[in-house]
Amino acid sequence: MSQKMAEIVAVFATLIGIGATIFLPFVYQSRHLFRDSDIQVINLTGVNSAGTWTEEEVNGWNYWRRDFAAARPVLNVGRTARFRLKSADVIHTFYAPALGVGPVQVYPGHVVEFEVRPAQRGVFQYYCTTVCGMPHFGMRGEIVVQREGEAVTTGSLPTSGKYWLEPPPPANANLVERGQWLFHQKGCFTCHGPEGRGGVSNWNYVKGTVPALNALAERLMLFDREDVKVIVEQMESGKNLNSLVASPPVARFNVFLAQYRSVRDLIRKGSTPGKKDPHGPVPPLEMPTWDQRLSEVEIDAVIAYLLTLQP
Ligand code: HEC
Ligand SMILES: [Cu+2]
Repeated sequence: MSQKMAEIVAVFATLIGIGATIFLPFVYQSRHLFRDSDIQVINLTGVNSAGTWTEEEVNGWNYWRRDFAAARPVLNVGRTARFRLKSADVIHTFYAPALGVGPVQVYPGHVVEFEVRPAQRGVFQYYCTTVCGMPHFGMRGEIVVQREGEAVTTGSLPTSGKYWLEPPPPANANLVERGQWLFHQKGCFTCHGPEGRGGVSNWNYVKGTVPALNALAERLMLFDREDVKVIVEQMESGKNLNSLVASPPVARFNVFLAQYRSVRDLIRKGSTPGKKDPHGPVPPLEMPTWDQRLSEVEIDAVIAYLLTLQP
C-alpha cells in the first residue's frame, strides 16, 4: 500500500471515529425514544364527585360536570402500558388485582406512574378501595386486554352513573319504595347487581361473585309470596316485628325473626368476605358498615324491598 493510500485511510478512519463519537449517543437516544414511543400511555383521573376513574381531562372548570365517562382502557398482550394516575380531589386507591396492579394510593397533586405488560387477554376489573365518598362504590370499571388486531372483548361493567344524585322518593312513598330507592342511591346495586340479582365478580372471594339478594325471602324462611306479603304489610303499618311474637302472623315466625335480626346486624356491621386462596389478598369488594349511613328505619325499608324480590 502506498503511503498516500494509508493517509487517506487514516483520515477516513478518524472522520468515522469523530462521526461515531458525535452521533452514536443520538442514535442510542433515538432508539430509546423509539422504544418509549411503543409504550402506550394511559392517563386516569380519580373523580370523587363523579364516582369514576376517567380518561377525560379534569380541571377546575369542568370538575362539577359530574358526568365523566368511566375509563375502559384497551391494552395489548405483550405491549407495555404506562399508567399515569391523578386525583382531582381526595385520596383514591387504584386496584386491579387480576392484572397484578396495586393497591396504589393516589393523592391529589401527585402523579403516580406504573407500567403493566399484560401476558394474557381478557377483561379485568379495577376498583377504588378507599371509601372516598358517596359515589365511591361506582368507582369501578374494566381494563380490556386484547391481542393486536383482534376485536375487543366485551365485559359486563361499568356500573357508573349518577345514581347518588337522584331526587328522593316522594314523601308519601311506602316502605318498599323507599327501600328500593335506598338500594339504588346508596350503591348497594353496584356490588349486589341491579335488583339484587348478583353476578358481580369479586377477586379471590370464596363464593366468586358478591351474593345475590333477590332470594332473601327464602333465607328468612318465607317460602311463599303470601307469607312475604303478610310480613311486608306488617312492616308497612309501622309495627315492630318483635311485638308480633305473641300472635305470629306466619308459621315459624320465631325462626324468621332470628334470621331477620342476623341480616339486619350484618347490614349494620358489614362483613369481610372470605378468601378463596388464604394466602391471596382480601377480596376488593367488602360489605361496608352501614351503621352511620342508614337509620334503623332505612335498614328495615331496604330489607322490606329485598323481601319483595323474586329470582
Ligand atoms: C362494596 C360492595 C358492597 C356494597 C356497596 C354492598 N354490599 Fe352487601 N355484601 C357485599 C359482600 C362482598 C357481601 C358478602 C360478605 C361475606 O361473604 O361475608 C355482602 C353481603 C350482604 C348481605 C348478606 C347476604 C348473604 O347472602 O349472606 C346482605 C343482606 C347485604 N350485603 C346487603 C347490602 C345492602 C342492603 C347494601 C346497601 C345498603 C349493600 N349490601 C351494599 C358487598 C357489598
Ligand atoms: Cu373510592
